[in-house]
Amino acid sequence: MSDQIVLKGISARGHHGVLDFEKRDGQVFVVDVTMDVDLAPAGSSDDLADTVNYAEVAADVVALVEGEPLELIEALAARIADRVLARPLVEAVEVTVHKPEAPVGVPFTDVQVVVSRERCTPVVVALGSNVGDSVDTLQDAAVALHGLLDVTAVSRLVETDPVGGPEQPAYLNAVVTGTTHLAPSSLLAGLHDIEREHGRTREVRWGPRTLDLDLVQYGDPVFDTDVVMDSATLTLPHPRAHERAFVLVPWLQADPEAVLRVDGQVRRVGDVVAGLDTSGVRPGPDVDLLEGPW
Ligand code: PH2
Ligand code: MG
Ligand code: MG
Repeated sequence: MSDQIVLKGISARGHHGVLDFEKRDGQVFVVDVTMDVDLAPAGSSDDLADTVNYAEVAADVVALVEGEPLELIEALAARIADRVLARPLVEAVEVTVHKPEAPVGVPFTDVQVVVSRERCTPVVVALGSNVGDSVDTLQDAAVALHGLLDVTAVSRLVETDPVGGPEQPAYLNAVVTGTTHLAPSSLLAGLHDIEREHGRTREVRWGPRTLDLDLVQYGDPVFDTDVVMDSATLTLPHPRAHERAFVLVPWLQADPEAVLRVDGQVRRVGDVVAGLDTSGVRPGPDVDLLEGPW
């Protein structure tokens, strides 16, 4: 993905600097922001909601330039980068802060600092399969997930009674946790690609499938950085994860400290599992989905 939104030459007065007169009198700062954003959704929908509103970004930049005085333009650039990355669709950002009136002591035209930051968001992916050689498929899928995530933990396999849908064979389920630099929509697109590579078709809702990869959680509810959204293509956190033992049991096994947002409240996955009927979840085949360490 190489789509970008580039915003150049945002200019505002601020009071950043090491010297007293800089703090007192202020001066002009000029900021350039380059954001990596998947523009395909907005390119086809023509809807502002599917992209990053550069006017909002510009307003954030001005607020930070005009806000709390800092000693260093490095610190200003880093704060701007963090603020821009807080927008869920931004995958990476480069921020340049220019200080053309800096007290340099010799004639000069401009001084700049450039910082680059990449998103690094914890995510939880649930895997399921009940058609074909499910062990093989889930092992392949776990390997393919390395293209989308830095994998932190992989659960054991569980064999689970099907929940919902038509009569169908038992599933093998597992959960992979990790961190990603991808925005939610890009990660979802990557998960769908892996599903397709394994012959997944979407016919019957909750029907049998060669491979199902569900994005359960994006971000960290403990720090209130988890994305909560309900669009036509993606609902976060996964709307049914909290009632599905076939997701929560392997998730807890992969991450005993896991937490999940349920109806707005942050709950320990262990506590949620304790309130569920887990009789349909059994240990699955004793294979490692992935040999660690990663
Ligand atoms: N997935 C479904 C519907 N029902 N049941 C089990 N046991 N495991 C699944 O992964 C599963 C299901 C829809 O994604
Ligand atoms: Mg599913
Ligand atoms: Mg799915």
